[in-house]
Parts: sequence; C-alpha cells; structure tokens
Amino acid sequence: MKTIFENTSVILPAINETFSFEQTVDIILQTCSRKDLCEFVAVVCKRTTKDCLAYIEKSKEKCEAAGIPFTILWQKKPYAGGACQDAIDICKGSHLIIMSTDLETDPHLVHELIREEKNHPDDITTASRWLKGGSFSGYDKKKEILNYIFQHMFSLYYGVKMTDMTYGFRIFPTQLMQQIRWEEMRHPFFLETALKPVRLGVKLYEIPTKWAARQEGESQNTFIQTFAYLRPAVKCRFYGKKKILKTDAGI
Ligand SMILES: Nc1nc2c(ncn2[C@@H]2O[C@H](COP(=O)(O)OP(=O)(O)O)[C@@H](O)[C@H]2O)c(=O)[nH]1
Ligand SMILES: [Mg+2]
Repeated sequence: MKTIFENTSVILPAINETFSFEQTVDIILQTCSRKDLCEFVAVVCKRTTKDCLAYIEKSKEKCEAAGIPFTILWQKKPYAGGACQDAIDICKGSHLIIMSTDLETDPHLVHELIREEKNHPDDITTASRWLKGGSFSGYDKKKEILNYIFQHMFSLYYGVKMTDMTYGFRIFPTQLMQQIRWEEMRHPFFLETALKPVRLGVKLYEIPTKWAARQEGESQNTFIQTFAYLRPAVKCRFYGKKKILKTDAGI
C-alpha cells in the first residue's frame, strides 16, 4: 500500500474539558498549516459535561470561520477507545491524529507529528515521553513506575525499539486505521494502536514530548485500570494479518 500525505483529520475525545479543549484547538490552528488540516472530529457522549459541550461549540465556530470542517460525533461504542473507533470510521483525511483534549497531549507537537509523518506516510509517527528530550511533570509516581516497567516489557516482547507504546498521541494513515479490527473499548485501545500496526510490519517513528498533567477535570483511567493494558499486550503478540484486519480489508 502506497499512501500519500494529503492532510490530516484530528480526533478530539472530550468529557470534562473546557479551556483545555479550546486551547488544544486554538494552538493547532495557530501552529499548523491550513492545507495540512482536513477536519476536526470532536467525540462526545452522555457523560460529556454541558460546559464541555459549550466550549466544543465555540471551537466549532472558530474552525468553520477558518474554513476547517468540524464534526461533533456522538459516540455509539463506549469509553475512550470506543470514542476513537467511531471517529476513525468517519475520518476523511489521508491521515488521522489521535490525541486528548485535556492538554496531556501537547497540541504544539501536532505540526511536528505532521512534518515527520510526511517523511514516511505509510508508517506512523508517535510521541514519546521516555525518549531523550521527553519528560513527565505531575504524573502519579505509582503510575510512572508501572509505566516504565510496562514500556520495557512490551517493547522487549514485541521486539521493537519503541520507548512509549502506551501513549496514544500519534498520526496514522487513515486507511490502515480503518482496516484494522479494533477490540479494546477502554484506554488499552491506545496501546492496541501500536501493537496491531507493529504486528502488521508498520513502523512507528518516535518524537519526544514533555507530558504535563491536566489542570482541570479528572482522568477516566484509574491506577487499577492500567493493569488492563496487559491483556491486549499478551493477546496480540502472535496475531497474524488475518486476525488483525477486517475481513473486507484489501491490504
Ligand atoms: N468521548 C469520550 N472521551 C473520553 C472518554 N474517556 C476519556 N475521554 C477523553 O479522552 C482523553 C484521555 O482520557 P483521560 O481520562 O484523560 O485518560 P488518561 O490521560 O490516560 O488518564 C481525555 O480528553 C478525555 O476527556 C469517553 O468515554 N468518551
Ligand atoms: Mg488525560
């Protein structure tokens, strides 16, 4: 499959973000070239707060004034993984970016992800908090230690040199994402977006990022839930193409 970079969709799942959502979109508009942006897809559900929805509407107006389509998608599948999966199905860009809207995925990095992806549009570019130049600030200490252990276990087990397989801040070829059969509805979905492409032989190029904890709202992912990352990690290791791709996928 030969992919050409034309432009990217940006997926924005939201539950309780207000100014963080607005800043995410503003910074992307300020730092990215207009022609590189295909559209924004904000994904919401019953749990998305009224305030959050109001900020989303405000960003939608700004984007449309700038000539960039902005869709508000009410998710059908549950949780953060389900939200992204529903969005992937409707993305129109040649590529798509998965990020969060709580500023824990630095929107200043979006134009760098795009720049790097243009060098290898068939593959994936991903942000890493563990790569030289990356860092954590305000991350729960227990989670950080567990994260460190998981990163080493997962990269060793999959035989890749990646430093951050669990962070879902990435740019992907859209066609690839639409052809994969996704299984994880909750946060382990973000790990799954590395595991299945790795098994398909797709490369993931990392660029460093400085992670900083959200200033508003709360995470939907508890410490105990982080152990759920083990299940897809163990399960997908020996998956072949047939098991990973949808039956009608043409690659
Ligand atoms: N639409 C939608 N967004 C979600 C859901 N769960 C989490 N999010 C959003 O996904 C992003 C990442 O989730 P977060 O709870 O911050 O997880 P963490 O950063 O891994 O602790 C945030 O912007 C959340 O608002 C969900 O069920 N539906
Ligand atoms: Mg978060």
